[in-house]
Amino acid sequence: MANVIGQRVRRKEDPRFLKGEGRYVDNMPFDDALYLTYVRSPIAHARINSIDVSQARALPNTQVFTADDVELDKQPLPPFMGIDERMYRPFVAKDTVRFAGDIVACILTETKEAGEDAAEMVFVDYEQLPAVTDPREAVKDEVVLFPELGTNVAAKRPPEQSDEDLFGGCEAVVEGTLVSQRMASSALEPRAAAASVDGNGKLTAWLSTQTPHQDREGIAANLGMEPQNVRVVGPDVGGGFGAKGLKVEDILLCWLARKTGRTIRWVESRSENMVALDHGRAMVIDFKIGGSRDGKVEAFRMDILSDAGAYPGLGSFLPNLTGMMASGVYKIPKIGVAVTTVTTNTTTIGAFRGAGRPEATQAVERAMDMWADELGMDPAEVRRVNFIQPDDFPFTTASGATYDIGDYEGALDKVMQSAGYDDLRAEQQRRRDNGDSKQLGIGLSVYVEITNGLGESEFGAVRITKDGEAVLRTGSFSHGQGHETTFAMIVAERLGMPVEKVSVIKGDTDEVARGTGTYGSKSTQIGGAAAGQASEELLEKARRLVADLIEASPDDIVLDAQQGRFHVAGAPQSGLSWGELAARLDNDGRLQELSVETDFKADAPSFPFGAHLAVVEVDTETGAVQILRHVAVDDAGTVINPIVADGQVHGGVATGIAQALYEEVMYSEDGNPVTGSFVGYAFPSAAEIPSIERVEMVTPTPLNPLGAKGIGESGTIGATPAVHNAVVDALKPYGVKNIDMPANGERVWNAINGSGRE
Ligand code: MCN
Repeated sequence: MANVIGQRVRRKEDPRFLKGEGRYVDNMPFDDALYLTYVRSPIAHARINSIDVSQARALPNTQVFTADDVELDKQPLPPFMGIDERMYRPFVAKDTVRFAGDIVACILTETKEAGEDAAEMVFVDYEQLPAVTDPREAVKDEVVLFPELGTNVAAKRPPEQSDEDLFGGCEAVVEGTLVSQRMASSALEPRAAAASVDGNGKLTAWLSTQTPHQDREGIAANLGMEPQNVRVVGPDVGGGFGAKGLKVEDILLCWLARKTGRTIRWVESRSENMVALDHGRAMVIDFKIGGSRDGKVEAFRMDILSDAGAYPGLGSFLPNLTGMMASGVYKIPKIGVAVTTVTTNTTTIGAFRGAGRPEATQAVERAMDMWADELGMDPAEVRRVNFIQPDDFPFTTASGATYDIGDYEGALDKVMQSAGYDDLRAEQQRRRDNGDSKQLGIGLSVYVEITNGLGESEFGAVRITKDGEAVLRTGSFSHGQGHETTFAMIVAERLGMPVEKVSVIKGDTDEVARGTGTYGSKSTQIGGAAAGQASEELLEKARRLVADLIEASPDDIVLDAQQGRFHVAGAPQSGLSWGELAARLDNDGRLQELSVETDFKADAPSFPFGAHLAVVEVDTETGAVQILRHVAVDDAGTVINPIVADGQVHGGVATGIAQALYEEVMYSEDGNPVTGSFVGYAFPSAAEIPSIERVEMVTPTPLNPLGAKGIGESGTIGATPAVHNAVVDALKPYGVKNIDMPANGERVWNAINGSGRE
């Protein structure tokens, strides 16, 4: 079929999900599997004096493994993170636990319930140690998690320029702090894993993951196996939001499957997920912005203090992305970034939707509003004075990113026009003048983010079946994003087939030769591009084969993309459809000739951008904040499927709003999780999220033939600062200059009442 790209094609996978026919790890039928239960420390920081598992072991059909029994050492990290290996996480804690959730024992039982009962019979003699949960405390090194290192600092990047170098000539300078609070990824499906070993010693692991091929490598490396002896299958996955991927729980499970020769399965409860799966964000950013009084910003500085949690992992790398994106959408001549990453007695920090980039946007967009306030300018005007202009691209910022293409002022214009900015400001003024108890806040954010940040390549293979249908194998992985539809659309358009005739295989390392999986909103621009490239190469092959079969010159063969039929140009009567071509080749035992494998490599990352405008109403008597409108321009270049893109933005904006107003993972002073379930964690429901107004903007990237950039995280990145700025804006008459996120009712009420006016 021609012109499929850009059509609002309904998601092919949805009927399966809606009818409860999704196949998740937890509903896979494994006969005779043992259930794995992890016994976790309830204490944030303690020495383990002893573990008594004798009563648990005495239970029928119960096996118990402690650190002494598990023949795995520590999980090494990629060397680029530069973490001292003494900080690596042990699979099972032996002498010390460093967060409430650290694994102290693994239990195998015939039923899940028996595992939970046995866990109660594991007696650990903990000698409690002082805990530190706030990175601002941890950096003082008064309570140290790894005494042999003498410091909690896991990574440090000192400032490159002095304050004098940066702000020396500035007429005005404003300082502030942005706390990007700790968030839980909260996918609908918590983690789940199963593994078994066949008669030849080959291990198969079924994982609720985002990265099956990378997981295969990780399992093989940790278990000392050859990757070809490991198969990872990622079945349907109910969301990951950046946090899912190979973790200690999965590796332990695989080790236990090999050790016992039995199929082992594990599924996390929500409360286990809340304490055991990596959290995201957790940065404190002190910023300074300076320039001339006409609004022009000349220098910007960010001192990032990032919380790595108990065992530094990917979270220690993410501040580098934050630093790289410090310039935002602005042409700032001088930028300074310093990073300090510290360990705390909390759950490890990893990726969460946006992973390092939202924090940069949150800081620079808050800084821009404070800068506008200092100069008495409108927040939109001050942004206009500083935008990188459309003819500046490709543009390299002072913080070291090279943006491919953009029109930031265009995005701001669109969002302001669509929202009716002037009318909103007039209404705001009216309420202020009247001393209305419900004040209006208008918040802007203009953002740029980075997708396919590591500039990776991706695998794609297309083959034609004997019925003339197409099968795409992709190294990308879809854990909710809808690749079964969008990738099929890319293939269908090129091959002139209906979308229903293209099926997509992903996530099984025995079925798909290689792959990198999905994170950093990179799938469409590399995995989708690989699918397109493979389809085009296949089309060329098909044209030559048709030419051969109907005795014509390959140069004369054209594809009628509406009909899915090849014929000689100008002579449609003689030709072959995909079905006829496939049947002819199949008859001759040559069907495999209708297949192509390829890899697509982008030259560089792409930089989606956009502008968001939030309108909030703050009840000044109660502090309650309600979002009245959220208008979003998110430019992802060429959009493959607008329904899917809308869904991505809606979900993304909801996550962004959640950070601005509701969610925060919290610990008591001694490190007890106080938001260990959805009872305490303020995960918003649909009732709190407004109807999101999307405004179209399309600036294709030159970096791939599709012209597509990522959209999976854009909504999150754009939304948070718009909503955050809106709440502060509403409180301007009360002299409030800042309010930390989540700007919930309690914080707003305190801010209003602390200002001395009611
Ligand atoms: N798309 C499109 N046109 C574009 C770009 C994307 O139609 N120009 C479509 C894609 O084909 C795909 C979806 O939008 O179906 C998202 O594509 P893309 O931006 O390429 O991102 P990825 O597929 O790589 O998804 C990853 C991204 C990330 S990093 C997180 S976190 C995230 C997200 O997507 N987690 C999600 N969206 C999620 N959506 C769901 N339902 N669940 C998650 O866990």
